Amino acid sequence: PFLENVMRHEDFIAGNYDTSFIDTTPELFIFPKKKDRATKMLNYIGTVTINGVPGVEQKKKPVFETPRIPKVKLSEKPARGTKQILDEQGTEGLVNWVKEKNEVLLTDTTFRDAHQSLLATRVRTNDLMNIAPATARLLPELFSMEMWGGATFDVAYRFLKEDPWKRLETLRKQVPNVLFQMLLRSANAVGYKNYSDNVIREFVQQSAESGVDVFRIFDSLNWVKGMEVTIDSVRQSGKIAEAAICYTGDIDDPSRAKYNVEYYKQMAKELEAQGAHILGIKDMAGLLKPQAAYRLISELKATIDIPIHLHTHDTSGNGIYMYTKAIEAGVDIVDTALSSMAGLTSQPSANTLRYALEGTDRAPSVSIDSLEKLSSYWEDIRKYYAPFESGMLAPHTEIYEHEMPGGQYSNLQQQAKGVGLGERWDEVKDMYRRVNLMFGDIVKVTPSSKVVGDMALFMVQNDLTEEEVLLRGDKIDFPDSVIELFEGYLGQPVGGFPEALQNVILKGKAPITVRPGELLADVDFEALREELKKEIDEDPTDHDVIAYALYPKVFTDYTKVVAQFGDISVLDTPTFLYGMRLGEEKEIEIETGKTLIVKLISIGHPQADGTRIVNFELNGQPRDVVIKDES
Ligand code: 3PY
Ligand code: ZN
Repeated sequence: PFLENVMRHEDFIAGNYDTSFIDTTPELFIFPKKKDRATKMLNYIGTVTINGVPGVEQKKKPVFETPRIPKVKLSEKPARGTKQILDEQGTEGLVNWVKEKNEVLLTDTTFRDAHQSLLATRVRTNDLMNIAPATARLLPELFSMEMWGGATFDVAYRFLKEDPWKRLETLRKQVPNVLFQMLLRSANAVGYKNYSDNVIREFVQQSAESGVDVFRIFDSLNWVKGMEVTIDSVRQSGKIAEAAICYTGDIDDPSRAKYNVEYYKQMAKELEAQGAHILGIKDMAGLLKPQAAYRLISELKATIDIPIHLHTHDTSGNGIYMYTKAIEAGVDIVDTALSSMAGLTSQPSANTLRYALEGTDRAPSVSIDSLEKLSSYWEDIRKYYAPFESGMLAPHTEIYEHEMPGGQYSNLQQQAKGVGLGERWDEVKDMYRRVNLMFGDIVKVTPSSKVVGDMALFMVQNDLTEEEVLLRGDKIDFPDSVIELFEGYLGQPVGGFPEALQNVILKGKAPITVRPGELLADVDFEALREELKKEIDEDPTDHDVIAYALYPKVFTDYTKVVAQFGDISVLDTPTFLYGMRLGEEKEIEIETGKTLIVKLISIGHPQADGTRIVNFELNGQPRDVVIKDES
């Protein structure tokens, strides 16, 4: 570009220039950023082939079968679904449609919670994109597809090095007929702390514009006050506010009277009064037992008018039995995952539930043949992500004791290993239970569950008991997350904080009791845009700015990786996670119609400076890249 600019200038060609040429025609010396996407891509493949990616220590790339993508007629539009009902009849129309349905409706969680709970949220857009057109055509009867929110936002930037907004917009184009649903941690958005009210409003607005139709909103302490702004933002956006109650304890256990049926009925009434279109029941750890589900749903149906949507995790193995009882009691919608991505810490299997309800008047109308075909695809895809499996092989009924959310189990296990407590995992789980009681029996779900986990690790690591914490607390440096919880920065728990423990943890500091959002100043998005522009040296999009507001460092780290390697989201997952085998050849479509043909020829021995020369063939031409060996 430099040569093209300068050397084509007529004065330059004619020799009519002197040293002022650069000053009088500076524009000729500004050349576009070097944008050799092929070299960047080879650098990525070389790097991952030699060094792996975090969490994938094995170096040898496994051989995978080609995933079984069900054959559908792509030339035919997918059948009309719930998305058309919402778009044409609005939120009220959709809610009425749900109420009039006799069959139980299904939300498919395969694109979000299932892989968040089984595979540490690592499923990439590429694998979702490849099955989205078939899903739209095979499951048009779904109530919704949960495909965004929760941990998917953070993990996309942090580990997958891809833009979660692009995922949402790409899938939206491919699935025009089924409602898209996201999990929103209310004032914590898709993060782990309370954000300013205007950040929440902006995030909801942009999510709605990019394709989210149903927002499942929960507060990690079941604090309704912490949900008001979020519910209102969603209503303003014209989308569906599914306000959720987090289910904890056991309504049939008199020793857990804090969370009895009356408590849940009261909260349901408050959420309905706040403007919820649907009531969500978020059984994030899978604690709701079958008989309790029957009772809870029956009582809630008699208490509120809006539809009820039930979510659970199948960790105990009781998920299907629990759902059938809830369905008998009249629950409107339940969350399931495709069979090969269901069970254990994930949702109960849609395929299994479909069979369980055969012959009943509430059997869902989804086709079993479709469920099986799509499940085959996921069976193949899941193998790519084997390094992220938790190792749980069978139902864990001990969940009823420790009450750890499905999405937290494998995470906390990794955290425990990270601090050298891998061998003491059983103790950590038991400490998690004890910390919950010490904290006053709180709701445990992101981010409050993370605080309980942090404290459990801290106590096991330091061999602390509850008594010692109270007695010697003034000399203990508690984890930051624990201090913030007790300061009131995640909101207020049911029944308040245990006072003696709060005093010990805060060491004289006064806690807040108002909504944290009332104390947080609005974010100045224009100033933030300028700051980010300086940081990344290009004009940020609105999505970039909101992502930066939520996760400043994660976002700028992501932009650095993109600057170094380009858009690596276009790679197939085996290559993204494991690199290439010697002699392997890949076609990589870096944009529509532009394909690189890459073959890995050889990997050199480490040189004195620790680098290796990796030799590729790129579109038939030899090409070397130099990679630092980190081993
Ligand atoms: C999340 O907040 O990501 C959850 O899935 C909580 O259950
Ligand atoms: Zn969940």
